[in-house]
Amino acid sequence: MTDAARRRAEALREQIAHHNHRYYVLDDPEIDDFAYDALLRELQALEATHPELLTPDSPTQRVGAAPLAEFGTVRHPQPMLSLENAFSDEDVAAFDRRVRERLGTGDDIEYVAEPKLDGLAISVIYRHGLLERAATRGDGEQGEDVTANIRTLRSVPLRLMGDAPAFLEARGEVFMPVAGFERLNADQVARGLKPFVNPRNAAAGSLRQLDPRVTATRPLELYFYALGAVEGGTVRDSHDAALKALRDWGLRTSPEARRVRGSAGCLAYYADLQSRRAALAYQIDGVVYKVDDLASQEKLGFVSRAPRWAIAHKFPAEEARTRLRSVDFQVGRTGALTPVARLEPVMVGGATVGNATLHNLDEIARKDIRIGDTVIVRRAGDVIPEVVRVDFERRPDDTLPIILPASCPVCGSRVDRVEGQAVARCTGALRCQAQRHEALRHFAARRAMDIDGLGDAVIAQLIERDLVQSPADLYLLDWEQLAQLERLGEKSARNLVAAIAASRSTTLPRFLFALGIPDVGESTAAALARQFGNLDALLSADATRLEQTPDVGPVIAANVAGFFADADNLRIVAALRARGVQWQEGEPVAAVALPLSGQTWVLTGTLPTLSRDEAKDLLEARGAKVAGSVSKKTNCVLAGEEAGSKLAKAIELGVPVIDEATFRQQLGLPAG
Ligand code: D41
Repeated sequence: MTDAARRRAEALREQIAHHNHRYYVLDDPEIDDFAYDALLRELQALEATHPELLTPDSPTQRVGAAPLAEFGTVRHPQPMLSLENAFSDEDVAAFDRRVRERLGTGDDIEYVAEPKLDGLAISVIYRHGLLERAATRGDGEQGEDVTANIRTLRSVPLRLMGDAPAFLEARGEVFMPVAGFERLNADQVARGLKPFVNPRNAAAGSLRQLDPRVTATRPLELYFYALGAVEGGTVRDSHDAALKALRDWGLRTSPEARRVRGSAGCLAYYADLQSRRAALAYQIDGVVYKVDDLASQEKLGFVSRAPRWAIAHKFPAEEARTRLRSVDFQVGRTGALTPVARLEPVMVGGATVGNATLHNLDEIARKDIRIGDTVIVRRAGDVIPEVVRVDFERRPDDTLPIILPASCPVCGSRVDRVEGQAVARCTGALRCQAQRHEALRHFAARRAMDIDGLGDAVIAQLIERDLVQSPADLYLLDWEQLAQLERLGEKSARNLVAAIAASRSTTLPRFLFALGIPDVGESTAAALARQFGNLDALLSADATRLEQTPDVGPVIAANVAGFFADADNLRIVAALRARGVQWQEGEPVAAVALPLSGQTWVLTGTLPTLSRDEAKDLLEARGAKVAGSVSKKTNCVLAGEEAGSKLAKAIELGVPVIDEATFRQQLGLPAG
């Protein structure tokens, strides 16, 4: 009996894999959905009664894995390269010329051209024909392990066909076709969730689900476009042959990939695809050209992580003409007021656009934009659409100026615009609900305090009910309070409290980033944490000390100093610590990181080009102290015209004296 069952299960698995391939890879099904489901159900029933028959590559096991707590990080067997961009025919001609020069040939080069899918690059590893691991591109060296999610894509075989190599790494792009994207968004809206901005974001969000059951419901697709590391198989001699090999193993490649000749062939392909762009089932943002011959690819090699043998030829941004109905000002995390154009809805590059950014007041003035104007809006890739210019020939007589409100449209606080700056800011800080919302969202973000479950809907209600005045108040919430919120059951409320509690143990860089100090991103937060080692050292640092941090200039230094000089901010920081937020404190980096640290310098006289303050800043940024008088302890005197008693004293004491030219040389600055 078990023998018969085993044979039947094997036969079913083979049939299902075959029909999957016909349907998802070849797009040419032999049986209807009903017959396919019958096969799948029969196999499920067999495996249920004979669990010993279950295999990891069984088509019933696509959604096998339990939800993850977080994605693991994995290193790619070979770095995943990035692509250089071309924006014009000339760029493509120049690329082709460089290729021919490096290969030392005047002949036309054979290229493979294919659409550049607007999705996410992925690496999938098959060992002995079985899907072993899938990872996002990440930084090219390391990505996130998304195996459980990739397994849910029906177009990705769990077992390869034919004579697959012992080890195969295939690279491709995961994307969401437009129709699936629209269905998903309709569903999101129906469930009271935020729709995705575009198919690319929807694909990224779907792939980054910790629960593969969610990913399984998302219409994701994958086209493979290259081989990565391969062991134990025949070597292919062209990209075209590699694509064919991928297809022979049952992996889907773009049906649009073609061999073309020379830059003329590339441009003809580009024009053809551009004309068919809107009719494609998925979004593309250009065309990729790759030198077909693999020996030539090897000869060409790569520069700084991008191959010399491939280039992405981007489609131009798409533009449309429409009328500017009105302008609203949106308040961001740091209070910045961003003018948003409310437009008569118009189709731009396959999407309806009703809102576009006007950037800031200077841009509005520069472009002379008025309400009632006919404007040109541009949409490029997945960036927010923008108003690029006014069609002045169509300017009516009754346009109105765009005026910065004197008070914040959200909280009514005074709006400040610093002289000479483009940005106007609401002065309400966290009293402003818009700023508070954005501050909380930023605080909870994955790369900040990483509070899972604190989404926009919850934040909005916490603010509306005045349960949270600042991020520190999150740590006072209990689950009963949260369970009162709409659409938050007891279970989610308990989970959220647990997530907030778990965020208490963090790191200093994350904490600093989470505070949302203007212009302090992740890397600056990390640099500050390294430089000062602990929070108290940072809190007591003035702008000059802050500027000694690598990559911290006067603007950021002033922002940080200003942030920690504010009594409200200090109260919040104190409350966060009092409520249990903690991290490992360390020692500041060794002072040797600064070439002049520990030295005392004296300035005297008038320098030819540097002002006294500039020279002082340069010295202090390198760790030197600048003193007012010369002593035995002075390391060096920087002297200019009309230097008086300080110069005399230095000579008397034998302290080195240098002029500006030498100073510039020593510091590696350009000559004045
Ligand atoms: O469709 C794409 N987005 C695409 C991306 C493609 N068709 N081909 C690609 N080829 C490469 C090389 C030449 C490096 C193998 C790529 C990418 N790379 C790529 N995607 C993201 C970063 C690089």
